[in-house]
Amino acid sequence: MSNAVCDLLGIKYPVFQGGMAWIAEATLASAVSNAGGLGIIAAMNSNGEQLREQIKKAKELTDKPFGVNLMLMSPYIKEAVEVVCEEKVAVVTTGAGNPAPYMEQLKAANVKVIPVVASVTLAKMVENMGASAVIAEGCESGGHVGETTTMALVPQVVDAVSIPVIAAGGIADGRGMAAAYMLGACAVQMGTRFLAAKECQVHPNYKERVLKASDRDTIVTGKKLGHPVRALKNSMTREFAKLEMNGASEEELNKMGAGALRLAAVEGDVKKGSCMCGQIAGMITTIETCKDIVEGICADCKKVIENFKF
Ligand code: TUI
Repeated sequence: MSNAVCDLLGIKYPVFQGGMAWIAEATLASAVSNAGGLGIIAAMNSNGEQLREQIKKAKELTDKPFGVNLMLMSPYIKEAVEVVCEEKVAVVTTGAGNPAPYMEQLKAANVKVIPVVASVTLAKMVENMGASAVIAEGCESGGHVGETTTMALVPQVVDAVSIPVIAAGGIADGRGMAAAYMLGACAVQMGTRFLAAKECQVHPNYKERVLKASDRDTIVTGKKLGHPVRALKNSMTREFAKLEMNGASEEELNKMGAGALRLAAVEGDVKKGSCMCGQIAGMITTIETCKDIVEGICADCKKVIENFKF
């Protein structure tokens, strides 16, 4: 299944693991990389030294390439960029903003940059800044979301840029991967599917909620704050949505959102915390190893395409 993205990164399968904040750490990332995909450590929750520790741990656990996701709204973003350059991480993905301020520094350190974009405009901008590829993420995804669906976003980004496009948002099996190929993407990124991986260290309560979710169990809140977030419906998100609708102040909303992801992912409080998760969670019902997930999705994708009849 090797292609332009595999050649660019030296990976066997064109499958990225999403850089999920508070969740994607060295154990998960190295398991995905060992399986032949691209494992990604989320820098979001760590300061420089904590991130360096995770990178060093991943280097011990795998000799395959892995990446780091830089959440551009992170208070530690500058430290994270420095550490990634010093540790000579092969590839960085960026999210929740425009990576322009860090492009030169990363490229000078030979770090490939693959930004996550939610629009054609940003896709074109990052291509002009020297991005190696781009991840077009539709609003079916979990966490911070844009406004356009994967189905509409991916082909428009593919038409607008000449660098490889990786599709994300709402993809969790071979059918989704085949669909992404049909839209012109040459790889996929999955977050929610890897949330349910055996090697994923997220709190078991969170994993359980993902496995039990059905198709309509997620909600987007935080539009008023300028950073809409998709998470599983629970008492926190319902209360948040109600406050938002009733014109609560930004201060009040920010107070409610602060620390909510950590509360769910680390402490396991899935009622008061934020279980960020994509719409595809309804389809995920079993815990599997990263190896089975990566190999399974590629084999199924091949079958779907080979067996297709008009
Ligand atoms: O970044 C993500 N997903 C995330 S980040 C995150 S941590 C967080 N926690 C609480 C509140 C907010 C964030 C949880 N999930 N995905 C990548 C992504 N990036 N999706 C959408 C975008 C995006 C959106 C707008 C990228 C750029 C953009 O516009 C930037 C610009 O200036 O044009």
